[in-house]
Amino acid sequence: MPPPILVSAEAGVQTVTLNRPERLNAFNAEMHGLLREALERAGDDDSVRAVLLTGAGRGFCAGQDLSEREVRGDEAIDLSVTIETLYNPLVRRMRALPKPIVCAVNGVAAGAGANVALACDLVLAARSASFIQAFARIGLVPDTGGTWFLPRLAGRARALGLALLGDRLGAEDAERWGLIWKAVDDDKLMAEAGALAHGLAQGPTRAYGLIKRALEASATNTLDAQLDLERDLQREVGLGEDYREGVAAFLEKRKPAFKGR
Ligand code: LHQ
Repeated sequence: MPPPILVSAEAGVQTVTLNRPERLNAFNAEMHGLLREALERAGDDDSVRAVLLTGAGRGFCAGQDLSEREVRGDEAIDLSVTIETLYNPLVRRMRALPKPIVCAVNGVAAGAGANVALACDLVLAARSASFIQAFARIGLVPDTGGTWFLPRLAGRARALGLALLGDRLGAEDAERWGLIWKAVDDDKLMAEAGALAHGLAQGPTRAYGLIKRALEASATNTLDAQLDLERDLQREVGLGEDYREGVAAFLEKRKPAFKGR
């Protein structure tokens, strides 16, 4: 069997491909383990300055592999264990990664697969791709951060519509609704997402990490607390090499050569 996650690195971009195309890249435990390792490596390796996440085949990710365990019998299954040990750590790891994650949604993103995409930092989707909060269709509640992401990105009315109805939302509507950054032509998806990731990998990586941290903190901070945080982060990043390089390049009217420090 081919590995359920493919990882490659080039010019500062670590590309991670969900690779169970025959199941629309649905998650099983092995895939979770390898994805965790890939994200840990991306965090630890200074040469990695951006991550590109995508799926192999015609789908992005169909969420939890529903055939991984038998649910037909009488025995009750405690789903919280899977969520606590696999999905929640994944979302936390993605949001805490101090490097940008670009997502190239190449096809359908359903259930936890949709919310893994929404947990990324810049989401591009092929025009033919779609997002489905499939949970209620099988009697579940959105997880993997869905109930947090959806109202913040799209507002309560649209969040409830998506979660209650489980309807398919096309990539162009997802862009219009503010769920994703951009819908792009299918045949241009990987080139555009790759260019975006490679551009970010040439950027001020420390600043990017702190931008992620600041936006994350804004979810619970008051404006007052956020102003204090911005001051502290600006102090930190202003002491770094990239800020000096950025200003020097501006004054010398040239492109900055950021080192990510
Ligand atoms: C699949 C799956 C799949 C297995 C397609 N599993 N095989 C967290 C914690 C614990 C427990 C539960 O859940 C969670 C979080 C979750 O993610 S819950 C939500 C789980 N996901 C879903 O409910 C989505 C299920 N899939 C679908 O509704 C459809 O496959 C979609 C709408 C995504 C795509 O439809 P189609 O384009 O028509 O493709 P298909 O249905 O024909 O799928 C292709 C193959 O992939 C097929 O296998 P087959 O052998 O018949 O070719 C599917 O059985 C398989 N597949 N999703 N999640």
